Amino acid sequence: MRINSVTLRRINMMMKHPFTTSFGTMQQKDFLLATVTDDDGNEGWGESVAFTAPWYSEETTETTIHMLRDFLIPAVLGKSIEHPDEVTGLFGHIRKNNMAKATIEGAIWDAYAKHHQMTLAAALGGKRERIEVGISIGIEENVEDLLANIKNFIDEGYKRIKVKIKPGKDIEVLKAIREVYPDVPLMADANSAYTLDDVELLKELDQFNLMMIEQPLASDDIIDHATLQKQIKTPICLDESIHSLEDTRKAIEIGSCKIINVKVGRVGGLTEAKKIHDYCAEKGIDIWCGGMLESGIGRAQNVALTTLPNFTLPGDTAGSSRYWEQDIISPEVVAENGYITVPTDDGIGYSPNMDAIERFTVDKWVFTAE
Ligand code: OSB
Ligand code: MG
Repeated sequence: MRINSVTLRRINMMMKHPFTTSFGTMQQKDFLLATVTDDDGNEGWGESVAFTAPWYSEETTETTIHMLRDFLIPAVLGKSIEHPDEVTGLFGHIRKNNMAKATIEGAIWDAYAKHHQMTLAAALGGKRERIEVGISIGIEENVEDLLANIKNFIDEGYKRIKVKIKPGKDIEVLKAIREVYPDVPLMADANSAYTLDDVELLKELDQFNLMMIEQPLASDDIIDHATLQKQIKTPICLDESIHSLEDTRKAIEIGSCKIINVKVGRVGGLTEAKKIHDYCAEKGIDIWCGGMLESGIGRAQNVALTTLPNFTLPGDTAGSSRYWEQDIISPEVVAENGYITVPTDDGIGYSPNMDAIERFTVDKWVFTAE
């Protein structure tokens, strides 16, 4: 398979509802789509999950444009590969910038699956025909609004509820949820809002029987998380701290977490995500697929990845309608009673909706091999 061209589009989409984490609120998605074409005319699609501002990780929409245009696209253009696992090698001389790398790597995986007339899920080795999904709910001004939100999503059938927490919006909020829903599978995501000074407070969260607490401490830490895990019963799940299989191995070896949130963009692509999956399967560590408020392209990749057997816990991949008035794929991703049916068409299995994509495109670059 030879990479003949890459098209990069900057997309602007308004989310249906604002989403608030411990860092702030966002409602506008400003991101990239990459399209690669191979010598047989197959088209593969990838999405960059970096945000406009570097609050979740150091990457931004602008840094991913720079990395793709100046380093990553030149590294793949005109190259012939047998398998997408080789893309990591082509990027061997480029450090980090995982979200930028995953954009092009994901597009190549899609093209590869189409080239071999198989689904992306099958190309990755996944077997599930449907995947179980949960919902991630942002911080709300008042508990009544949050409870109303939770009720809607439970009524829709989502398999577990994740709420964002931060200092001042934690114990009270979780207590209020547990009063109404004593048994619902519940977890909390702090996006690094605490430090070891908060151990006493974090211990109190044990009473809520949470499935896990996600990334309570610093985004670049694995040491303090190990210290914390020894003092709390609630399993720790790492998100921001995990960028690779190596990070995963180290975090597990020193006991920083019992669960891993796998995000394709954060770990640099589907190949690395699959390696983390395989390692955790061997070690008996539960994993689930995280989300970055993706459009349909990134969402479709998450669906495909989640078909691997060790995605033992419901992920954050909700249906398109949770985020968008109109998504950019056809059909949209639909979650029904907490399940998404894995599409059976080749590649990501959903077609890019070109009308919608053109409408949301604010910038576009085309790169062609000689
Ligand atoms: O920490 O998992 C996170 C959204 C944006 C950035 C980080 C996170 C999230 C979510 C929502 O929790 C996941 C989703 O619904 O896509
Ligand atoms: Mg998280």
